[in-house]
Amino acid sequence: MAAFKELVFSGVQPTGNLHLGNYLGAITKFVTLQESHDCIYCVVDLHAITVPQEPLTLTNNIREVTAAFIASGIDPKKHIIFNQSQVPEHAELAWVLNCTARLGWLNRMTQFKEKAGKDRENVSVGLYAYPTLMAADILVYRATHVPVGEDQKQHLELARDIAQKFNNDFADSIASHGFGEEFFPSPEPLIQGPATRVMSLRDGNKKMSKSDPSDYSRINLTDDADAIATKVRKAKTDPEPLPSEEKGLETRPEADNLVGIYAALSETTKAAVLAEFGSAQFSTFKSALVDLSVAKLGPIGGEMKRLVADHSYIDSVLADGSERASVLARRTMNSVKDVLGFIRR
Ligand code: AQP
Repeated sequence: MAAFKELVFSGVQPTGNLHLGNYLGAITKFVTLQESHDCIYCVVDLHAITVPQEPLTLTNNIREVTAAFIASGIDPKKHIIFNQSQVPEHAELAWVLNCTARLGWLNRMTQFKEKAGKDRENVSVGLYAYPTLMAADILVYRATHVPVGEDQKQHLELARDIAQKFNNDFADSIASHGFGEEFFPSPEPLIQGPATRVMSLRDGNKKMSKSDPSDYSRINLTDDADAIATKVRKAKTDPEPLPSEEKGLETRPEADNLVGIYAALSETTKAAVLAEFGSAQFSTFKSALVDLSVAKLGPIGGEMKRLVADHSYIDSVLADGSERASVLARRTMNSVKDVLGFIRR
């Protein structure tokens, strides 16, 4: 494989109710990776409109995700934070990749099947084409590493297939333009740790999700200490005390989920949590989880609220990030046009 400079890219949709799953599955990884890599973090507003959005709410949600990135510790000066719609090359490359991806590949995407449900004929074409836009988001920067939650694994695999097919389809043109053997890297998913799929607090078999109608199913990043405490105390559990070994969690999805959340928040493993809380009752464990969650999330939620109110600061971060992202994206898009045989200015 050709050598590509390591670069991290990931995105979060501004669809409201940013939750603990988004935080543990994605945003905490973003924060860690900025110590070792150049990183580009995107508020993917073009993805958000694949389902209906109210314009004023969307604007607020774009600011809220941006605030969450900064409040969690991402440095917008050292790295790039921006919103997708300010860099038109995402949509431009997505069209090219729509012509590379095969219908059969997209037909296999489980997220589309889940989100479209029985009303398939009535969902937007954008919802169906979502994964090719996601591939474009990553490949327009030729990013090599993508931290995401477990639910995005299939889309990442598709992005790799699209990159490889583009490299194969245009191999001769890629070589003749001096780009070597591979134009796009095969982006690697980074899905690690004890909370890659945080589950609903009401149902251990369902993903914690922004769109769940029950607010008790998730901990929102902007929840205050009382709300966090109430939600954790009400979280569904079973009557048994906690096991001492991870194997004992296998048939207990709710217990597994809470232990995973505790492990991720305290930056340890499920085994270590069980070594401490094995044979404890849930009442004891939940009290500790409330304290830990409030200590970790309280300051982030407070800072998010402060930042969100400062529109001019947030908008200036996005403008600055978009300018820097545009330079990189334009470079790739110009090369793509050369490879395809388009005439450009
Ligand atoms: N429950 C989760 N556990 C771990 N990671 C998660 N992510 C989402 N939910 C969980 C990860 O968060 C990042 C941003 O997700 P997104 O906002 O782009 O899209 P999403 O996966 O559609 O978010 P939701 O909350 O699940 O929204 P709805 O309700 O619309 O389906 C991604 O890296 C994702 O993996």
